[in-house]
Amino acid sequence: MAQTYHNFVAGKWVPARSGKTFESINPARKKEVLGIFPCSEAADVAQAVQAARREFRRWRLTPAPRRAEIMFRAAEIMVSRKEELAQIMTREMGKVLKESRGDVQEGIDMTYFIAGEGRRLYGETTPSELPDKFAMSIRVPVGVVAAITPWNFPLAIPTWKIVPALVSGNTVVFKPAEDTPLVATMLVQIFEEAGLPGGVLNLVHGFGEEAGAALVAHPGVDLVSFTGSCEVGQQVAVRCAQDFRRVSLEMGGKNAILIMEDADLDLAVEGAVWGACGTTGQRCTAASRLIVHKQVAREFTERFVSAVSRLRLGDGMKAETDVGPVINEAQLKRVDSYTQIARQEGASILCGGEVAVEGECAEGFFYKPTVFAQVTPLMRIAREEIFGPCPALLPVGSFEEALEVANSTSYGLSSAIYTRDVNRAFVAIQELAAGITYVNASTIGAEVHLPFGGICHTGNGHREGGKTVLDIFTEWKAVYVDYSGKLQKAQIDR
Ligand code: UN1
Repeated sequence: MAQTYHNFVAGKWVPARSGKTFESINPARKKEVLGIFPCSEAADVAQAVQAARREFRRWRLTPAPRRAEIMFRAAEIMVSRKEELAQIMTREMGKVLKESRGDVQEGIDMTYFIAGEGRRLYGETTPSELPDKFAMSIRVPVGVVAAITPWNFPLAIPTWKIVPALVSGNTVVFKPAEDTPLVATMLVQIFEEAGLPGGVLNLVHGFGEEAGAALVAHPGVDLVSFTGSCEVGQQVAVRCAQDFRRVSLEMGGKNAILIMEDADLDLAVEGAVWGACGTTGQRCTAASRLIVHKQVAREFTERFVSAVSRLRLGDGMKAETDVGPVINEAQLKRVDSYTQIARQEGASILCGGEVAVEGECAEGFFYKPTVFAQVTPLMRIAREEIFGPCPALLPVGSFEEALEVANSTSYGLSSAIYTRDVNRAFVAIQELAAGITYVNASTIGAEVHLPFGGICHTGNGHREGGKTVLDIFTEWKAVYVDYSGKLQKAQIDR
């Protein structure tokens, strides 16, 4: 019998009021239940928000270096539990163990990096235009933050939000994806063990339609930080706009790699396979479009398809597995539906294109890595995010056309170019409409100390990661101290 887990509200582990629960299952072995979790509703959410509100007063007055010390301790605990966290992660969401270790490492890196901000959180001082007057800007916390996170990076992405929110002096209600509640629980346990006071970080499990919607609508929440689909992101933005609450959104991608005729093809093939099929294509940074110059299209396609066909599908816990399952049955159907769409649109399918049912694959949600060819920019498979291991190959006749095709979707997260021409590389950096551009590297693998996010339908102008993340979780306050002892009028006294 699987263990039962609870919400974490005001420093106590509690079940949902309704007593309703849901299971977290292993997508590679659907019979394996990892745990039973509370199915929270509005009343549970309200309690968590209340706890966070109450604690905000005290937490925001705790010196930032002290807040950050707790984060450093949490990072240390993550280091000591890295392997355990990674194994649970692979069992809970399917990606191969090496990648789960990377996810945990990204969480550790982010936690250390942002903990360092506890002794910075720099503002600015600047001269006043008036004599005997001091001017500066300081960061202040926003208040109660709702952190709503996806299942594909179940440890890293929560740290992107929770750690900067807390170091900046906010309190948090965390609603993790319903597919990865166990990793989320372990993360919250780590913060508890690190000494975070009760109520500063609250955890509410459940589904988006109930727990998520109630959290976004709660007037006690000052800021919603959301990573997930465009459809839900839009609902979150509209809801927050109704009462002018802050919202930071990180949504989809349809990321392109440009493979030019002068590219190192060995490197490009390797990068394309990793970008398209790593994490089973379930990264918002995944390379889902390969825009290839016609001069090398045949050779690239042959080598790419041969490499993709050799990928071993299976349980991510096994050392020999290259590609794990997709997250759940709904996603398996969705990925498969795009193969049907590709057929209807007249694309050709060079490998894969079906649910894998051979051997152990029958026990989980496995889709064969699929390559769509003869894809044109207007096809749905070239525009819509699939979130599966199914890249589309788009042939182009020139570098200029490659840029145009790359920029022709509504998203703008990551992008990449393989070329040996330094001038082209810089033109690509200048012209690719995306928040991230890689040169001679794939679209995935962003590092925590650089800004992460995108333009157009990918986000709403914020950047997680880097020091830019602080602009999400703090308000700027301008401060003037007039020590002249008289009334001085800006713009008028001169
Ligand atoms: C995501 O898929 O939402 O850049 C995040 C990368 C990872 C993060 C991906 N560091 O691929």
